[in-house]
Amino acid sequence: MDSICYQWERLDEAEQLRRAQDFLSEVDRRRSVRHFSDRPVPRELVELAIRAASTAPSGAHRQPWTFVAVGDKDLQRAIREAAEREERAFYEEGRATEEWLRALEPLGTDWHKEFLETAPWLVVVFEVLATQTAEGEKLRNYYTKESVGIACGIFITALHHMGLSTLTHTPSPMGFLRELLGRPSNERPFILFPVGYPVADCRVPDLRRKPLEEVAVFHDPTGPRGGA
Ligand code: IYR
Repeated sequence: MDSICYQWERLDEAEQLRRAQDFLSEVDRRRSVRHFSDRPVPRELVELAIRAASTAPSGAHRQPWTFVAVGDKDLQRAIREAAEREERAFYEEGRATEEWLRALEPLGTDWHKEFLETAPWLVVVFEVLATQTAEGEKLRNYYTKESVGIACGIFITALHHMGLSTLTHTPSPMGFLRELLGRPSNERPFILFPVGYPVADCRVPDLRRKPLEEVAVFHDPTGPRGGA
């Protein structure tokens, strides 16, 4: 492959710090939303969020993801019905362990997934396990979960940046999404994202983010607790 000179942006340290702090405060305001209004979202915004997500690094640059955006109400209803069947089995028919249900209790989730119909868009991200070349050859992809996970992270950050809300919804099992959306057998549903605006007076759980000390360890004499 040919190479090109990387035009990275040179910033002075004060500007780096300012941007780092601004970015942190922006992403720290993001919350998962479970109650969506039906206010429409232009397709162009969804396209831009997908293009941003699709800049993610990926194993062997195979870009092993397909984003399926659904704004069709009949299809949304079908997805809701199928998801709620799985979720009812999870919450009420013994599929989830008692321990798992206890872990979810503070979030107040249950099998009702009204947002699947009210949100103006559902974006279902598929992990592409193998790619078919133009010549019909099958190439396996690498680190697909890592790659698609990173793409999903950029996707939710892009949505938040443009003033939209989402939720990482993972009905389990998700096989029904492949059938309803007509995806091939080399693709596996990964995460379903309702995309839109929160309802007026939307409430979210009063959760706390772990402080830096609980999520990071520095082996660095100049680090935050350097020399201590
Ligand atoms: N898929 C279920 C259960 C669920 C699981 C986890 I882990 C969560 O953080 C939240 C929900 C649901 O979507 O309700």
